Amino acid sequence: MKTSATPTTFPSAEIGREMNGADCVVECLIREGVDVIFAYPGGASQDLHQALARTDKIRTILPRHEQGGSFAAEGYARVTGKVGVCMATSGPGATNLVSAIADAYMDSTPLVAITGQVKSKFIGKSAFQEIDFYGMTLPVVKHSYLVMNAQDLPRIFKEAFHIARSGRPGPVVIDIPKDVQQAKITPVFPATVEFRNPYIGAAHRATDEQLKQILPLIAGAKKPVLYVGGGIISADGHAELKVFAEKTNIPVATTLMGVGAFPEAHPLSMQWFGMHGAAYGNWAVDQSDLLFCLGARFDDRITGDAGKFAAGAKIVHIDIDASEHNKNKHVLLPILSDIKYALGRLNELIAVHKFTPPDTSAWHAQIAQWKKAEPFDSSAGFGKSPHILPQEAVAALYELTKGDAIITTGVGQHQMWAAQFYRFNEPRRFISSLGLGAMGFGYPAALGAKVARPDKQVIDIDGDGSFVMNIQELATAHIEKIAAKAMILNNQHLGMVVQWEDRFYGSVRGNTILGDESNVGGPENPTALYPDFVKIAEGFGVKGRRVIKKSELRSAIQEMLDCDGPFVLDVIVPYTEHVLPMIPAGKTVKEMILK
Ligand SMILES: Cc1ncc(C[n+]2csc(CCOP(=O)(O)OP(=O)(O)O)c2C)c(N)n1
Ligand SMILES: [Mg+2]
Repeated sequence: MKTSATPTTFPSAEIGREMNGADCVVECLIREGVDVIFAYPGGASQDLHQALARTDKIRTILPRHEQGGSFAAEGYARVTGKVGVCMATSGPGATNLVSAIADAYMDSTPLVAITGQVKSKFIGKSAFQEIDFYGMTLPVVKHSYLVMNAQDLPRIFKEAFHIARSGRPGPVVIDIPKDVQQAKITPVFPATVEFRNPYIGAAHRATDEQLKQILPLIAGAKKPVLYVGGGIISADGHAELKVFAEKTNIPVATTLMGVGAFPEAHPLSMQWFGMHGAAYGNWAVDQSDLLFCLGARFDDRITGDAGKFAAGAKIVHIDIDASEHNKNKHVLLPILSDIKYALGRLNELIAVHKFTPPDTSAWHAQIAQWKKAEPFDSSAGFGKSPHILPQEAVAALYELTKGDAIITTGVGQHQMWAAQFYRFNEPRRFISSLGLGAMGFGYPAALGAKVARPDKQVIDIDGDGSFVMNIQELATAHIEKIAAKAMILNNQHLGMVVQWEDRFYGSVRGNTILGDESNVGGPENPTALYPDFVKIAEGFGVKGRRVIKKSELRSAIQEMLDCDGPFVLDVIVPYTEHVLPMIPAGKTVKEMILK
């Protein structure tokens, strides 16, 4: 397609040389600081790959499945805070991106997903590999574009990256027909973006009037709690949070998205709360008289029965997304603000007004007593089992890595144990699919994380069910030399579903056994273990080891850590363990199962 449109004029812009649309896309990516893209080619995105082949400024990583590539882009984004970029061809390539786009939407991850589209003259004609990807992804994107004029590419890419990373981050889809990629243009690169909708570009900041209402609330509270979500991490507000918590002497409970936003080793930390979170965190939130919800969204896995959640508390909710205010829970004081700014300004107001927190020693004593009575990660039971317990494997990994690894996970029991038994003192260290809960996230996310942080140990603590869902990414790890490790807590079952079967469905197994149902493998029946993950890894050229004996657990983990390439450690554990504590879905803290 030859575009006749004259270049758009911008207040401050740079006119490029003549190039085709695909080269223009690559130029836009370079200008946005993109250094890696996870991209799988096809007819409708081939020109884009040809353009990528013409640059040495961007590393193009070929995943073995578009879902793997897009989860990897998310892993990269979650670890760096930068926008992750993935790309796929039209039709089946694009549909394979949907899970990651939905995941990025649910977990507020900055992601730009580029898709090739059939030639524009075929759009709407049910052409080969034509899918209305713009329409299909509408409910799970922050924004999306179908580019019909190559001249629009620079503006669209500038906007897309801005939207993906600003405010509450999220996914943006850019669908580019093949003829737009091939069109010859003289691009005009805008230096900045302007949105006709002022809300999009606005930097929301709490006013002093709003913030000044907070200090008297703290002064009057006897049982205050900070409920901290992933918004603190997105906003890079963890340093301000620490100062605020210490200056006000308020205990902190995070969500799973917020893990690492506040150091878990800090005396004020109550780790994370919710369905499988610390009992004391749940009790404290339940009993609180003042609850600060910071960058979180009253998810049902946090609240249980929202009507009875923190029923006696005055609630302050600071969030960058106005649509979260009063959505799941009515609050006393909703404040629309960048959370880093709000906390920083609150800290200044505290200093200016020489604010001293009230005496809440009775509350702190109560929490200390709860912590003693019901420790979160009690290791007391490990010795009792002749077999390696899954919790024990995570605790050993924590010890042997000195708490310094980046951990990704699949979805299931292992995910909860990873969060319970590994301690996180820094943000962007616990990377997991939380809102969507997408099995198969762990290993590709670890690849993306390791590409971003080659200096760190990156370990996917995975389930045997979840790992299989993107097992083909072992090939990507081997070929691209990405030393991401997987430690599989192999219980031969879809353990989390089994747990619900045991608790709520009379232990009837409804397709939750992953091997031969008549000969179930496990530590007591090792010959029936299925599949053989070590052999599969070897087939992909990746080292692996299976460990069954408790006495060999630590040396096996050490071997994995010492390996300078990718590694699969298959840890055989019994399937009989349950993740506790547990607040059954839709119930309250009073119904929490502890034993
Ligand atoms: C893509 C996808 N399909 C189904 C589920 C439902 N689901 C949640 S946890 C789980 C079991 C996961 O098994 P595994 O990965 O072995 O972990 P485990 O619970 O055994 O540790 C299932 C099937 C899901 N979360 N994601
Ligand atoms: Mg399992």
